[in-house]
Amino acid sequence: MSADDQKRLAGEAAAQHVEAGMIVGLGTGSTAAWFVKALAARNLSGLRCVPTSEKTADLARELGLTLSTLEDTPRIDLTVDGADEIGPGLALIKGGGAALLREKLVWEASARCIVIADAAKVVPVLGTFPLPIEVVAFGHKTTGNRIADVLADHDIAAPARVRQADRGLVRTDGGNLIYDAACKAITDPARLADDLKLITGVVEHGLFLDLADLAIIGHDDDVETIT
Ligand code: ABF
Repeated sequence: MSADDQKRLAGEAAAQHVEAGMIVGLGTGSTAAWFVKALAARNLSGLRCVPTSEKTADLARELGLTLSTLEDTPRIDLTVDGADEIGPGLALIKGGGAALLREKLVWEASARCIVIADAAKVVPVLGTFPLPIEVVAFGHKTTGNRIADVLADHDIAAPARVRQADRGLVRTDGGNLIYDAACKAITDPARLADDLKLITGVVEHGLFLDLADLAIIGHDDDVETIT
């Protein structure tokens, strides 16, 4: 079974947690896309969905789901979203899809959050996946240097590199930039999270701590639930 098959199993299992009439946060990425497709197929009445990216909004609209916004529905019943890494205590690294700010805002507005992933996303220590950090464009190189200083204080000799695409710098839906820090291992995620947020110019980071209530992991023959 491929990783994509595992993502599909996890997304379909998560869709069973949604009830008619719910306000649902829709995550971003290929795993979350499987959830959105499975949710639309359930054809539940009265759903209102808050997307975490324009890409997810387009998919949900195309599938006929009713969209809402955080402004119109500031309290969400359930959010389902993917992740780049799932560590001990359901500590997550997210943001590979450059949607981490809207994702975290939607997660923090949710009564319950379920993270869905293929089996390879579960790791013993966070950090193999480069940590995405969202920064404002103005003075971003200075901010990038200050991020590197904070990482060094955490004994992380990681370069923090601004994310590029073919057309130049990657911009988030909010117009900000993403720096990726190849941390290798993050031994104290909570302290690093706090220190990163103190840097002027850092908008948010991809450490999602104490936010996931449940993880649904796709394996080759079934799904595993981790709480
Ligand atoms: C999104 O899910 C991002 O934060 C994260 O990078 C991505 C995982 O992507 P995929 O599901 O495609 O592996 O929430």
